[in-house]
Amino acid sequence: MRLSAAKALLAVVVTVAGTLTVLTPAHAAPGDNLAVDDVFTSPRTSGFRADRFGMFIHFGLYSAFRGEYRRADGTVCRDAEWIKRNCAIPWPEYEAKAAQFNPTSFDAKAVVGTAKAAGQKYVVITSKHHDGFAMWPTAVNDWSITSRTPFKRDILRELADEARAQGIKLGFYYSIWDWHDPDAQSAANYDAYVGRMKAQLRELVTNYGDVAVLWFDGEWDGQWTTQRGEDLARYVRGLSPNTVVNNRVGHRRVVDGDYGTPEQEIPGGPVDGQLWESCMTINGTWGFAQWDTNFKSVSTLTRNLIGIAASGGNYLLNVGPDDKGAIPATSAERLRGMGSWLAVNGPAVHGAGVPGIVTQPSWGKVSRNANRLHASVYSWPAPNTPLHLTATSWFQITKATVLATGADVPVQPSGDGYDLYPPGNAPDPIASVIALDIVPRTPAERGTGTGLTARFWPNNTFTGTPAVTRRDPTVNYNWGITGSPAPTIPTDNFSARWTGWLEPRYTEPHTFTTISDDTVRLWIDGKPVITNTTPHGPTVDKGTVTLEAGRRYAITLEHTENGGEATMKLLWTSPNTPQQLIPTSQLHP
Ligand code: H79
Repeated sequence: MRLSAAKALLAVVVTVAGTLTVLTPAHAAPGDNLAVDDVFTSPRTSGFRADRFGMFIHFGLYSAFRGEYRRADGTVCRDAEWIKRNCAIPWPEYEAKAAQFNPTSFDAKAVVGTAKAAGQKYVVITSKHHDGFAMWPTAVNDWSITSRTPFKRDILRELADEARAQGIKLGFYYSIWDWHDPDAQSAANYDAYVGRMKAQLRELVTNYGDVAVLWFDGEWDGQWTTQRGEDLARYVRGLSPNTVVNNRVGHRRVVDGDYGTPEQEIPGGPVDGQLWESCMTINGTWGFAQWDTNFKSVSTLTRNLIGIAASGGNYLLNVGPDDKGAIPATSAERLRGMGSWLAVNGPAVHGAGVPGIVTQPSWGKVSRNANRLHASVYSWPAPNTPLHLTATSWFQITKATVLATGADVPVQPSGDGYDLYPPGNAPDPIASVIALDIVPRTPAERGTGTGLTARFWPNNTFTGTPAVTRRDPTVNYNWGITGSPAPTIPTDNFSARWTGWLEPRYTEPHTFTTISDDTVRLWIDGKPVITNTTPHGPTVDKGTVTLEAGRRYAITLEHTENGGEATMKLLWTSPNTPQQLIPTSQLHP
């Protein structure tokens, strides 16, 4: 959607000393696709999907203020990582603070050790927050920890080395919004700033070993156009193909980046069409604030994590090291508490996801990892009072034990599912986990499909002979503004139709999900399942059909693109099928 003059910028070239230099090597052309894989199943994201729990670290020059700024008139203004802006600290004063920033207690070994003991599998640290201050010796400018402070050490190097040594993944937060770079304040000069941003990102992804995650923020800057977001996404993908990138590289839409970023909130259930990670503070602030003692309890934090994992998300839990670089003692204590719970009950979280075959009960949360369910019980019942599990698909339970004690849990079929009779008292007041070995429905053999027949027209009305006819193994396209289905298809005003046969592996309801821009129609077995023909920006649509394993169903998917961005993806899920692109094996031309 949205026609954009930005297409005219497709080839941005400048003359440097008489030679033509392409400013942004990642610029797309007709035929280019931003969607390189299926984030729900690809090896690139498999670590991210299994990890479930990471440590966010907000540490920067703002930490030196300890959350307070004393004005000339003696009044005090409180804030945290936004203190420069929210307390209107003049730049000379904010910059002068750097001369006193000497966080000698920063101990990467201890930080990574704390994360590991907490059961966290990755750390994401602020390399540069909105104040623009780089926590590494960037060559791009002198607004950095090594140029301006007596401390001089490269925080990112220390953390990267230690993370590698202790076997934990590393990610960098990077703010697009920048209050300090003069060109970032100006529409006319913004591209010069983007050039420096790209140079800094190149440093980050090339100088510190593998970067598992790039966590963009501050994309609400008015200069951050859709075209710039697409461009940056292609740029970092080109430099670091295996890095998982959050959706704030664009505009936090379902088509932006690799995953969604709910902030200070937890979605009520599985999220359609994207991976996701809830980021949250452990108290009330991201950066260190000495006055913020509003710490969440270990129970709240742990149940947050359990619920997030059971909804298929990740939990990125923040700590804010103090002005000396130390993680506040209460934060460390809360993390140790979570780690103690995970040391016993980790399988309910790590590698686990949406249960699918049961609905979430009122007494806790259930997650699934292959043929194991983990029921995290918040309200342990009185003796001989059952916990009921409602099944959405047939399965048997062959064994049920309490993880903490090894005690057997009697199970009886009951109504629409099973009753569990946990013995004795709750072994853990936070959550007691019952591990259930299950035998689910046997799927039909994996199909031998090769994909669908795809036809593309250079008009948005399916008129005339298709310009391109080919086999598409999956329907997984994000052409953005500057890409299109094929070099011979224009980036605007085209239409596409995929036809063939769909071969489900389970007899159960299947929910089809499309992500489309501008219009979409899906038929299964000749019946309309999804119809959204009002031209729209990136949109998720769903429709559910009960299918029989092993049968082949006619499938037709139609898509039109009028202008601006273009996207078309086709996913499915069922009680026994985690959300994913419809795989090639189950599609026949
Ligand atoms: O880094 C942490 C926060 O500093 C940052 N994101 C987390 C991870 C963050 N803080 N606030 N926000 C994100 C949301 C900010 C929204 C607003 Fe605005 C910015 C409200 C007012 C200024 C955007 C720009 C809406 C109006 C102007």
